[in-house]
Amino acid sequence: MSKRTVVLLLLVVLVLASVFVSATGAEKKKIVVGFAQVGAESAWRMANTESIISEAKKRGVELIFVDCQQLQTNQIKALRSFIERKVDVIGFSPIVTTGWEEVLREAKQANIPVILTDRGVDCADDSLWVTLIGSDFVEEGRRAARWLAEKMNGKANIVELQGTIGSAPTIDRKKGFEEVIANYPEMKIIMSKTGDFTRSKGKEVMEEFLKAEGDRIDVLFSHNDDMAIGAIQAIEAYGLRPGVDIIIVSVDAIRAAFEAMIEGKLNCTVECNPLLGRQFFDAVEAIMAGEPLPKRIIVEEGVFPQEVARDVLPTRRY
Ligand code: GZL
Repeated sequence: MSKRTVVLLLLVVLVLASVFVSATGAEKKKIVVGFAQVGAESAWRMANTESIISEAKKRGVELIFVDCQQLQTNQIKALRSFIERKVDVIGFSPIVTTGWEEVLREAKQANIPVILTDRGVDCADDSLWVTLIGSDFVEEGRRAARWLAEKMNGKANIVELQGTIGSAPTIDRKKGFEEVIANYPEMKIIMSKTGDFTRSKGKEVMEEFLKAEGDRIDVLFSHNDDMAIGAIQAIEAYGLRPGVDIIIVSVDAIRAAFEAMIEGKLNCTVECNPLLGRQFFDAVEAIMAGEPLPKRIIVEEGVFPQEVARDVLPTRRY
């Protein structure tokens, strides 16, 4: 068969294929999703980002991903750019709980559904978003306090490293923790300050706590592992033994927390699952198929004390 005939045959096949695809509609329109991420402040956040990006790739979804550097103004700007681009669905993890009504109303007016992941918003009108996929932060705070009350026999002077002020995990972890220690008159929070979920700020604030109350501190409750790891450095520099002289309980259950527990420097971490990609894109596909979704999708999580760290570490995915 001459080359000319082969080329002609190929052209015919290509034309027929494209006619078939367009006639049958087999060429599915790519879903386009805009996602405004809090930032890259912690190992938890990096794992959350990886989970979103890798799942989009796996499902062939066009993802417009914006790292908002922990600034609400950047997140609002990103949401407006998604509306401008007429994406199919908007997803974001609101850095703080307030200040979203206006931009969420704009998304609703543009008929673009919004999925909240990880953190919630404090909005009277809950028709402004389809669903919130994430952890029960209040329960995470309760779990940390329940473990601590048992460990300390109901007696401890506690310093608290709070996460980002105004964020759902900070508000709710504090709420759940205080709800449980209220049952123990001899468990008291003697100092509390934000470390903004970062290792560097956690170290800095722990240095302040030690300077002010060093010898009175029995326990550190940290709203995330990154700040706890920063605090461990400060406690060692101060001349005390983290995990022994000062008991440490934190939240997230990142790999580094298991490593610190194996070294005896951290005593317990409460899991906060960042691997939300699968559930997020299941929700996107449900919306695109016109299927109803519950207002709240809670992710299942556990509690990991030091004793189990060595066995569990190899199974950790983030
Ligand atoms: C919790 C998440 C928090 C993590 C921190 O779901 O929003 O933000 O606990 C992260 O590590 O910075």
